[in-house]
Amino acid sequence: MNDFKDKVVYQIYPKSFMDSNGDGFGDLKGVTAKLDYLADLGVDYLWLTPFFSSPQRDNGYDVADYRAIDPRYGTMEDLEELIREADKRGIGLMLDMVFNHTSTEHAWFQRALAGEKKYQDYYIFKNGTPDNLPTNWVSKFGGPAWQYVPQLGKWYLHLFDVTQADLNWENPAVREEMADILRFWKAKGIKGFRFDVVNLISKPEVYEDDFAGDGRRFYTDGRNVHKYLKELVAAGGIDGMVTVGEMSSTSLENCIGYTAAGNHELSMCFNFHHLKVDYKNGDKWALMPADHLALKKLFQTWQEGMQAHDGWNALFWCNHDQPRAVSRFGSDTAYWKESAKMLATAIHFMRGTPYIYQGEELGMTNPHFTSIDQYRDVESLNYYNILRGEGKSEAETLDIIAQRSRDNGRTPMQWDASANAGFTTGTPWIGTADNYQTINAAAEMDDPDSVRSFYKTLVHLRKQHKVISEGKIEFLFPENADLLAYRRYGAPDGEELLVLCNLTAHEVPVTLPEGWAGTEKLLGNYTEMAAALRPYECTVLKK
Ligand code: TEU
Repeated sequence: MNDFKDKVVYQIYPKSFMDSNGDGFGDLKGVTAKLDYLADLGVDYLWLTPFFSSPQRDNGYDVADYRAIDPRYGTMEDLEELIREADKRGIGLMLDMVFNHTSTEHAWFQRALAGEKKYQDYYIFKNGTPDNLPTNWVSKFGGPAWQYVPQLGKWYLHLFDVTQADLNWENPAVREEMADILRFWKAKGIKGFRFDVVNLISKPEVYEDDFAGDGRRFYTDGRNVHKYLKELVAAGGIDGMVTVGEMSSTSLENCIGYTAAGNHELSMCFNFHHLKVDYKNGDKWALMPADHLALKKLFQTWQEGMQAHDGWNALFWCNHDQPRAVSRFGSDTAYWKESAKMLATAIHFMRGTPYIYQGEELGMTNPHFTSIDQYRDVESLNYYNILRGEGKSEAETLDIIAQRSRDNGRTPMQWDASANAGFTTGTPWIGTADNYQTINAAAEMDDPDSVRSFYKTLVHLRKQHKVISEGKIEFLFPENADLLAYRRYGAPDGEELLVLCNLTAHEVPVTLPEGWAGTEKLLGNYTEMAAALRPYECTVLKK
């Protein structure tokens, strides 16, 4: 199970990656057309977010048929071609398994609605009356987590959108369905899987009101989750494949359990604690500048904690649910290039497997939308109404959404300076960021100083220096809020690295730890040396 440690995963949101047929909507043929670009970057796996049959209420995270390709994305032949062509380039595909819930358009839910007891047991239905919710739990997308079905006299649970009904994992038939879906895709030549919010699958025995929170403490890392994961991995025949679980509001202890070698659960997991350091009082919709000390502490706790117990982290800043890291933790104006490179360095040298989200390697920024009409995401649209309903002004609401919307990460991939950034010849389903004329793949490909060239170097360094993939990690200067610093050591060849990242736009003085003065510089984002770290400077020293 060691073969994912020196690998790099590239995440593709197919809807926004490349449109091959001019309908404004990215597709599988578009991904195939860009494989040479991805092979050149040097990545090992592509994680594709869901392209299965779906009403697209949550852009494919509402699956109506786990074995069918949504025609908007192409056909099964297109996928088979993508698998073959990727394989020729030494790239494996990872599919996104949304097993916590299905679309309410899934045949199972439809049969449940039609009164079939068997399929009602696939979901979480509770008898009741329309005025009496089973619990006061809140949906992750806003509003109550229950929906009433008058013709059944029952409520069903939806932790996400009302069209995403939670599955009942207590039912062995559901668990067997899920394992069978994995076997189906494995037989097609899929090399790995990402599991959507998989730590939410095990619900409590008793459903009760949460008077201290939104209900998550009752179902997060639930009582049977480790048992169900082990069973899924064994029955699905995927032990030894590369797998990553998306863990919502999880704990270090549970993530050790999910990923420790020998547990036969997952290769690694995503946790989101480091991406909440700019949430005021933990509220995503309350703005606050990033707390660098909290960020550093979280990295240290998770890195050293996973190391101590043989767990494994997925390393990431960006995905399709997050604003662009350069706009959020760096600078998308004066120090755009410096901060994009520094942020990449900060995580690529940590202990774990790095994920690059499409366009991150170009330094893509938030689009800075100014009108609610520009947004598409169900969560953003819901929260626009919620925030306005709370009495916030239009301007304040739009400012919050512009900084926090998931659509920030979903604008079209910036391929070149032509119309729509070269993403489509038609009308894109969502607008592009205005800066695509300067920030784009064509402009960056042959520029040795570009953000993309820097990412390419990072991917290659991981293959050349065992200390990056196998070494130990130790954090330095924990009290210094401005400076993220750590040492990698303990590789078989004795090589050591010192990583220094200035998280701020001002100069940060640094005294090198003993034994590091005069060592070789492996990588950095400023050419000449200086006494202090300049704005967003990163330096990696080697001995
Ligand atoms: O996301 C899970 C999730 O809870 C968050 O990332 C969510 O977007 C955020 O907390 C809201 O503030 C996964 C998928 O990545 C996301 O795209 C889906 O919408 C969600 O599950 C439901 O399937």
